[in-house]
Amino acid sequence: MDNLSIINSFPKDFIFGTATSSYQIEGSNYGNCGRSHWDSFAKKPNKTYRSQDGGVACAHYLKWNEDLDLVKNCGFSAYRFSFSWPRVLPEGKGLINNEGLSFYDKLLDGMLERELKPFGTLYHWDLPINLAEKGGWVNRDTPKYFADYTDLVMKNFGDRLYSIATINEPWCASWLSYYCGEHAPGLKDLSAAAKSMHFILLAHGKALEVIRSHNHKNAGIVLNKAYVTTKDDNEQNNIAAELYNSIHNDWFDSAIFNGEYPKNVLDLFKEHIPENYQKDLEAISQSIDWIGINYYTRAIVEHDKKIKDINLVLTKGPLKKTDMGWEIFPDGLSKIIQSMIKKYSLNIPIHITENGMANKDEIAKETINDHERIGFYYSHINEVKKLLDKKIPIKSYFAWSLLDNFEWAFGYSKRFGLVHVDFETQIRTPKKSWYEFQSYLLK
Ligand code: IFM
Repeated sequence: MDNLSIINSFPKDFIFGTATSSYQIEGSNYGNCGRSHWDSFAKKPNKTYRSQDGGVACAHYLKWNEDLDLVKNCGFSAYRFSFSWPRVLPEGKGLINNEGLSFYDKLLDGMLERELKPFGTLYHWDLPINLAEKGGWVNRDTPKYFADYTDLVMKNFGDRLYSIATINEPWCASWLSYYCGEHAPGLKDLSAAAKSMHFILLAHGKALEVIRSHNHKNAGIVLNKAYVTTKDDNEQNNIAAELYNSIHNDWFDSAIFNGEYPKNVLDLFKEHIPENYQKDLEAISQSIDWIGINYYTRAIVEHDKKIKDINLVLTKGPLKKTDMGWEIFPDGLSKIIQSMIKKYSLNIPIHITENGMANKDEIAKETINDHERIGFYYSHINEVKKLLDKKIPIKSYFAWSLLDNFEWAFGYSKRFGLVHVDFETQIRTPKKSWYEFQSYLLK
């Protein structure tokens, strides 16, 4: 059936939405926004594609009205977006940028006027530069400042948010950024990685306390999941895959749901883990109202003793790939959710907060026929349907992304949008995938 008619077999109260994030679309040059570590990272040589940054991005700061119309007119009932910490607190703490507050004020009212449920996220990676210069997520003070920022957001916007997520993809904000060096701040340092893996979770815990003090009852965290497999049944490959799975998945799940860290990762981190980390696990494992899952692909792991500290690498699989080089493996979505439920006896609502693909889209006669993307969405939404049929409490599905946008280290070279953006003119052109969603969501 490779079309999206499957949407019509979903329960009436199931939420279909689309997602974006602040740094990827807003344009950090507008509205007296403070600098984040992504602005400075992009300025260093060879960190992002052609040294591109999010200074202008999709100019969403100026075009938010048009963009909300694109969400609404496609038939979605929810919009997932993130607040930019430096936009409201340019120095990370203290001085408030009222222009930033008024931007989110208008954006939220715009969502509510259009009857779009606002799914807010507090942190989608734009760490204020001031705090980054003091160590960022390696500094125990950063979670405290994050709690103060959370308080500001909740005070001003909490009552308009349908749901609030603390951190988007803590694995990316810590391991990928402090160990792999692929994201800001670009470190390749096991000790920094160990600290950031803990402090990003502590920030989640501290923010939750603040959210509860504002009486908000729909709070969660968004985790990016990889379905981890081993290259073959070789014993060393199995051990490597186990370690990779613990770093990518269990570190976060186990801290949040069980209040403990996996032993194999603690062994790897040894003395690098922050002092008294055990005490923080109580805040980290407070109950949440829902869990968000971002899913894109699987990870195939192989032992490799040449790789420092972890002795493993990811290998290329045989399946068809997206423009990111990521294998298309819809089965993985069901597998990871079912395995989380089993391992952690989960019984809270699940939101699929991101899923989508980068594609080499081409405009021909003013239309963009991204049939590959339609196939991708179909195959993953089909997995969600199978899970619902098994009575797994999935409440929503968000397509990543509304717009082509700043894809971090890949700059503007990768297109994930349902809507094409011409980055010279800022003209938006809905792709065939947008029309495909529309034809079933507006039925
Ligand atoms: O663009 C990113 C997003 O910021 C976080 N999740 C994965 C997406 C695609 O790489």
